[in-house]
Amino acid sequence: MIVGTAGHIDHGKTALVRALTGVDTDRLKEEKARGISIDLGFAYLPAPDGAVLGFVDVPGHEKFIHNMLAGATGIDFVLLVIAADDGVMPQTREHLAIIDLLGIRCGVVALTKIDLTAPARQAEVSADIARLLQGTCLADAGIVPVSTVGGDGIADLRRQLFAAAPTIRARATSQRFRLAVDRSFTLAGAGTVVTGTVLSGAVATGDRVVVSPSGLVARVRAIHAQNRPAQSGVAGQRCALNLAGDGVSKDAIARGQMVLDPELHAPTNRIDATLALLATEPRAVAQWMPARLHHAAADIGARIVLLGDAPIPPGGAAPVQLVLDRPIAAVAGDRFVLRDTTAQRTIGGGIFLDLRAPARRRRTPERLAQLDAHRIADPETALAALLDISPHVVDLVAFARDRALAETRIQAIGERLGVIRAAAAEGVFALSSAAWLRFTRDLMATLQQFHADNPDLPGIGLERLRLQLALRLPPPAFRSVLDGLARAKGVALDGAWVRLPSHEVRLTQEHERAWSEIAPLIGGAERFRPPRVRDIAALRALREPDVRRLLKLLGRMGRIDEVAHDHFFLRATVAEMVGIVADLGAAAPGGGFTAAQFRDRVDSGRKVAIQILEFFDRHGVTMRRGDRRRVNRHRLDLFRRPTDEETGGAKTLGRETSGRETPGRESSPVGRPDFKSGRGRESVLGGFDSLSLPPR
Ligand SMILES: Nc1nc2c(ncn2[C@@H]2O[C@H](COP(=O)(O)OP(=O)(O)OP(=O)(O)O)[C@@H](O)[C@H]2O)c(=O)[nH]1
Ligand SMILES: [Mg+2]
Repeated sequence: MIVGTAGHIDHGKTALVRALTGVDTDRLKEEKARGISIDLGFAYLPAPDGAVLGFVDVPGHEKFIHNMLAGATGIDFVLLVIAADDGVMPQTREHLAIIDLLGIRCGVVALTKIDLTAPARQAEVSADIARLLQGTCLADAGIVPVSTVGGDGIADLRRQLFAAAPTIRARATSQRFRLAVDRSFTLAGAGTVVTGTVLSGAVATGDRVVVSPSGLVARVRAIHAQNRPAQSGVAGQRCALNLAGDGVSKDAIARGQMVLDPELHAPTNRIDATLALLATEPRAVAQWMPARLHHAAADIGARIVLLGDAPIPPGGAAPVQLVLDRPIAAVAGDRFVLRDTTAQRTIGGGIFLDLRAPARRRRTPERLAQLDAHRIADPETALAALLDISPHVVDLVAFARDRALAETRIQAIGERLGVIRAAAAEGVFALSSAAWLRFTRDLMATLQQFHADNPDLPGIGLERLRLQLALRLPPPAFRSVLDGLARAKGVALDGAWVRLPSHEVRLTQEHERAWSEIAPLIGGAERFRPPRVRDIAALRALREPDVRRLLKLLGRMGRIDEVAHDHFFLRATVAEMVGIVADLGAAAPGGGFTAAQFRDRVDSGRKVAIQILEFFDRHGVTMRRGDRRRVNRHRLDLFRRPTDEETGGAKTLGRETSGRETPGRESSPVGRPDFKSGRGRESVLGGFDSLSLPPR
């Protein structure tokens, strides 16, 4: 358990921690000289049951509220210190408001300096305190009168702390590791050491971690947990980590940064959140109001974007978007506090909902419904809610990361919800099985309709199809789903074209007639130097755009190839020329062949011969070095006539070209959770490959 003090300046917080633990946490020269706390102080107290209680002592001075905030994150139990002589003072109220905003529910009030006051005064202050706590998260907290001079009440208070420690709900060790850094220093003989509270998960010696948002990679060389040497540290403990690695130094890491499981490193500067405004605020929060955002041990300038219709009145709460001056490492569900830009007062605070907030269309009904789903703390319920609403698709990698969920946890959730997953380089996209059924039905119906309307087109463009469907998947998810469907033979993909496997392109009668007139022109004796589109149009008295459209169509069907702009060759001629190139290559195994040699064989002009060779270069059939070319044997069958030439075939140029336009689409990205890369693309896709497609 981590105990944190809170309360007005000089009310006896540090004296109380010393009375309880024997440790004077005011160590700075300036603290000694001025008799006040400035920065955070730390102390530890072994409990009779073997546990160790950690103490974070905070300064009460109004100028050092930012330090108080850095210390208050990660405490389980608050020791609200109120001096019996002074009574409730401004920072008593402000610290209490902060504790309330941070959602710290456990605590006790220490009524200090009772040696200086009469019982009547203590009763009076106790009554004030009871009123103060009403409606706050400390409403049920008891009041313990103490004196650090006489020692009254100290043993009782200590006993209460020991009793509370086992009742503190263990923080999620099933989550991934996060530590909020509050100190960074160099230790002689050890090197760089950072300290902080472990917010979630666990860390062990030898672990690789990332300092976020900077991205610095480090290895954990040694650990102190609750002030003792340890092999590991877990959520709810204060830890000191001895870090090693390139660029790791005390100056490279500072208070406000996080040490993370590398999978969690994804800083963000635009966060949708709920904001509750303190009732003591003089004015409503207006659009684009600047503020200081305090999150864990970090503080950053921020702007508030209202997502509701009206300004947020004092005492009110509403969803907002926080636009930060620089990115931070956070997790959805984290608490934050806002203070005014001059750092004089606390404005309010709330909970982060969505770390990947959109800059546009951020207050549509659809978006606000998503925020309602993000508001649900339980990840399984939240995921189910998100899948249930538009756009019905959730990136599981981002979802798990932004909630710091361990791999096994998100796996189990996905399985329990029966989600359909599609893996892409950009993420693992999940749909509910109901949405999947609707999606595939819509997809099949759309393809059928498209083919009926456009019998002469090989298929519908990928992007056009995506935009036409009611359930609009993000492009990478859509591509991944189609790949899976193609493997299951539900659809066929020809490069950027999608079609039903049964669809065959048919030329209209008009096209057939035109083609029967054109074909002899580009075949036959002149096949190595066929006329271009304009010449064909002139020779056959056709409109140039009509000829071009027809030839492009035949190109997509794999019957001809556009070797250069408006210059089409029969696929058979291209295959013949590949044969010639292969011959030339075989005859000159060492140095390759020249364009002139090729021109002599095909008997075309020099310019055309070079265009043909450049076409082969583009498709990898030949490789050019200087004025010579060599042949790539693996590419020689690229232009073989499809066995069924009317179908457009699988080996069209389109497919090859498109394959190269999207390099790395299948490559496994770095930094992905293992549930994708580890289990492999196939097994993830297996989820929907095995589903039957809806009846047509
Ligand atoms: N008589 C008496 N004096 C006390 C008691 N507790 C603290 N003091 C004195 O009050 C003064 C302030 O105590 P601190 O513990 O430094 O107060 P603090 O709340 O830590 O102050 P900041 O950290 O600066 O906010 C010191 O001179 C203490 O000796 C007490 O129970 N009785
Ligand atoms: Mg102090």
